[in-house]
Amino acid sequence: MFDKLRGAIDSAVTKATTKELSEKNLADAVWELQMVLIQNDVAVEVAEHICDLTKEKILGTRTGRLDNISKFFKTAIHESILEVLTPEHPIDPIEFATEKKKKGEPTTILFVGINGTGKTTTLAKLASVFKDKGFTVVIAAGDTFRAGSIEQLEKHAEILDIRVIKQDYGSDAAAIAYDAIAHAKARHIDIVLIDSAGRMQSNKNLLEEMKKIVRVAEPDLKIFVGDALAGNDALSQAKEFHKAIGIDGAILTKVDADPSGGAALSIAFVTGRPVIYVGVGQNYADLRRFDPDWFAQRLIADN
Ligand SMILES: Nc1nc2c(ncn2[C@@H]2O[C@H](COP(=O)(O)OP(=O)(O)O)[C@@H](O)[C@H]2O)c(=O)[nH]1
Ligand SMILES: [Mg+2]
Repeated sequence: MFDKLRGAIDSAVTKATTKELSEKNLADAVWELQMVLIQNDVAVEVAEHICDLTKEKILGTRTGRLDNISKFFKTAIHESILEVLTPEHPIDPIEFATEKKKKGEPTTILFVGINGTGKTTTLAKLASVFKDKGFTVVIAAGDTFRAGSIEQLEKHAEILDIRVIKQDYGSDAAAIAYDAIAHAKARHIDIVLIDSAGRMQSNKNLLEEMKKIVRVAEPDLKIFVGDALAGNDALSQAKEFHKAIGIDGAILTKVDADPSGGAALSIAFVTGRPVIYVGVGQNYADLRRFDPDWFAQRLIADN
C-alpha cells in the first residue's frame, strides 16, 4: 500500500541529501519533494503546504552539524505529513454510536459519492463492523436510481442478516431514509446506514436531491466515499460534496490496488475532515481504520 509515494519520497530524500544540506540544497530538496508529491496525486496546494512545513522544521531545528541529514529530512517530512492529516475534529463511528446508544438514540450515517467508488460495498463492510461490535443495524436503500442497486444491497443484507428498508426504483431517497430512521426508532435499532445513488458531482439536480436527503433525514454523520485510484478527481468530488452538504469524514476505497496515497492527504487537508477508514479489498473484513501516524510512517521508508 502506498508504495509508489513512499518510493518517490525516498528518492527525493536520497537525491537531496547526498550533498551537504546548505540553504541552496535545502531549497532544491524541498522543490524535489514538492514535485514527487504532485506527481503522486497530492494536490498542488497541499504539496506546497507540506513543503513549507518541512522547510520550517528543518530551518527551525538546524544545528551546526547535521550528522544524519537523510534521517533529519525524513523526520521533518513525517511530522509535516502528520500535521496535515491530524484532524481538528476526529471521529470514531463506533464511539459515536456507543454514546448515542447510551441515550437510547439510533446513529444515522449517510454515504455519498459518485458511481462506482464503493459506497454500497463500504456500507456493507461498516454494517458488518457494527454487527460484530454488538449493534443492531438497518439499511436504507437510498439508491433508487441505478438498476440492480437495491438487489445488490439486499444480497449483502441477507448475508449479514440485516433488514433493508426500500421502495421501488425511482422513489424518493429522502423518504426511504426517513422511513428507515422511523423504523429504527420504533424497534430500538442502533444504527441506520443510508445508501445513496451515484451522483456526478457536476450534476446539479442530483446534488440538490442529496441536500434533500440531508434536510429530511438529518443524518448524524455524512461520509464521503472516494476511490483512491481516482487521485485528484476524488479530491474535486470531495470538495463538491463538502460544499453541498458538509461532510463529516471520508472513506477512501481500493487502497489495496496500491495507489499513490496522495488522495488521502489531499482530501483531509482540503476538507478539513478526517479520513476515517480505508477500503483494502472486496470482502467485509477489508476495512481498516485510517491512522494518520501509520500512514505517515508508511510514506517514509526507514532504510
Ligand atoms: N479492490 C477493491 N474493490 C473495491 C473496494 N471497495 C469497493 N470495491 C469494488 O468497487 C466496485 C463498485 O463498488 P460499489 O459498492 O457498487 O460502488 P457504488 O457505486 O459507489 O455503490 C465493486 O466491484 C466493489 O467490489 C476496495 O476497497 N477494494
Ligand atoms: Mg451503490
